[in-house]
Amino acid sequence: MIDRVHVLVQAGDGGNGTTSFDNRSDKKFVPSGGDGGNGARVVVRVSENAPPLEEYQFKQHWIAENGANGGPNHKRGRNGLDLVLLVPEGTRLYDRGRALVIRETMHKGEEFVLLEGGRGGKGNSVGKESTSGQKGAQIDLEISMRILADVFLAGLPNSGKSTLMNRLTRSRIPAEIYPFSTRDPRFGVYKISDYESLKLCEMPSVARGSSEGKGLGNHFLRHVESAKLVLFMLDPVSLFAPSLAEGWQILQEELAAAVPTLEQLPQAVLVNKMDLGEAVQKPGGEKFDPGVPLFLISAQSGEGLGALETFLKDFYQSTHKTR
Ligand SMILES: Nc1nc2c(ncn2[C@@H]2O[C@H](COP(=O)(O)OP(=O)(O)OP(=O)(O)O)[C@@H](O)[C@H]2O)c(=O)[nH]1
Ligand SMILES: [Mg+2]
Repeated sequence: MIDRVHVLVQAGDGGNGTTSFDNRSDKKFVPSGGDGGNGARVVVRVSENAPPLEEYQFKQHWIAENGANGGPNHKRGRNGLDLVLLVPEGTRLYDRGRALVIRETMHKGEEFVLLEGGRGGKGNSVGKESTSGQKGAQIDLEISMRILADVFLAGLPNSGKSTLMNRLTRSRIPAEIYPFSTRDPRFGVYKISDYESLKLCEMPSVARGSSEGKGLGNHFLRHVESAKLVLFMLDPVSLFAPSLAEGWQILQEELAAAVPTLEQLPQAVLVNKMDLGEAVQKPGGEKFDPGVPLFLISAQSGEGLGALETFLKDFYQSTHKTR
């Protein structure tokens, strides 16, 4: 999944004004050059039909139509047709040349003119020569996408996130015996009723050093910022942390490095693989108390999922109060 692309976007050039003369019957030459048409504008529109960002990367130059040149007999050149860039909801636009944020988060139905086209030139007239069309403006644009979800599931590698996603939602994310199998954020919808649901997102695994680019170099982590709830997943047989407490600490540190607002987000901890019968605290370890709601579950056997689901439903109700 690509969540950020760089493209060069250019508005159309204005068409040139034309120089021509009417050769009248009284032998006088009268200027009659037509004006050039305006270059096309570049418009950005949020749409459900927006292509995935990858498509913007295949074609790195997006150039809007030029205005046509003017013709003789005062014929005005045609205007260029707007170039409309369709983007998904949550898109951020950044002007790389000027280091300027153009739009932070675009919302449903939003549309605006990113670049005006070049104005067409003037045809010749009495005492005036024709002029050329203006060049269309150009911008070095970064299009990035915010991943929006209600609940983000972040956890140590191989802790069982995909297995849980598949159980709670109708997704079929490959759950593998090896770690780091989920490389892109994966989505699922947890249905509470016919018209109530939570959008879940599994993040690629987090391990020590993720925020510094190690492992999956998890640049996706910053998206957790849009969460209404963060679920952290650990398991007592992890090869990535010697104890639950340390696993919890790794997750907190790595996520906090990527998400400055983490502390303000509601959180809960899931300790998975309880079917293996391992003690929640490893021999010699202290009792594990993360200080946020804790659920002991088995995504595989279904053990403990009732309490988790009740929690999710209550969470939904508390954040979607009617009236
Ligand atoms: N015993 C047991 N095994 C589990 C449980 N949940 C998941 N597993 C196994 O743990 C392995 C990893 O499961 P995944 O669901 O792929 O874990 P993940 O956290 O998505 O892993 P990555 O995305 O690859 O890092 C698989 O072999 C699962 O079958 C569980 O509750 N109990
Ligand atoms: Mg996974």
